[in-house]
Amino acid sequence: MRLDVVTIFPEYLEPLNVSLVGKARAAGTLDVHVHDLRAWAHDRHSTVDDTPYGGGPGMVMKTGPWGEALDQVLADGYEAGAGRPALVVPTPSGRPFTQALAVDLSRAPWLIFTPARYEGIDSRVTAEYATRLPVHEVSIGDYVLAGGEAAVLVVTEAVARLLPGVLGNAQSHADDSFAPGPMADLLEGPVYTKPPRWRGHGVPEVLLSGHHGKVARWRRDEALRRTAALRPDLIARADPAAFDRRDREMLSILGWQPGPDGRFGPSPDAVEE
Ligand code: JEK
Repeated sequence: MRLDVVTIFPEYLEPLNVSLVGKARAAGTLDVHVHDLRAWAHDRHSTVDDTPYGGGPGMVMKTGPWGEALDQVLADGYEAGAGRPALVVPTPSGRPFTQALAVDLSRAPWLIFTPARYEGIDSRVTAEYATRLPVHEVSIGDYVLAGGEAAVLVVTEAVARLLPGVLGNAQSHADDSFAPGPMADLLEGPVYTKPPRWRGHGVPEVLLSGHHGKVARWRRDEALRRTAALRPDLIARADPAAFDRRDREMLSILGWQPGPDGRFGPSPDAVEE
């Protein structure tokens, strides 16, 4: 997969040389190109921003440098035979970035990221490239960052670990997006490793029991408990067919019951824990 990133802070993308993404790069699975947008700003001050039409606070990134940069990046990538590009535009007003989109993007041969600063990029830039390529305007969460670079790191890490050969351990995928099973829709419960006792804290007996069936049930119960407490929205939106008899018992204990449509909601008199 080829990745291009156009930014006014190329050094912000240094973490792409580290860890999983860095290894994927070294192994040739990822071919990363980071570009300084100011290379396409031609005035004495390398200006990339201007005041917003209609007034208001802050500055907006200009069409000119972005258009020239993206034209050049596209020409270079096509020249190198990179395949069909998709543009990924981090923005606080984007579609929520999800694991499903990460899986989708991991199947593309070439991603071009446009992390902005200031109040974002003049909208005509995405409008223009959307006539030629798939454009994904994404937000990594409901908080306001100072720019899109951190979002590029987040999206890249989520995508890179899905690339064939990157994790090394095929099973590592089985827990999340690739598995049709339970962990796709629930938070995971707690995990433990040696030693069996640490500063007075033990490990739940069942995990030391060697009883695989009981371990699986315990993990499932903990996943339900944690999800009900921290992400009740995931329980409420889950397909009720995903809950077996034991799940339903656990959910009942946790104060959840099926409604008229079969989906689970909090029991009317449930006490929050
Ligand atoms: C890209 C510039 C900073 C800050 C205006 C927006 C409502 C008005 C732009 N999950 C995410 N949060 N933030 C970003 C993100 C932020 C960015 C850019 C991504 C480029 N900024 C900025 C404020 C505003 N406000 C919120 C009130 C616009 C992001 C992602 N992905």
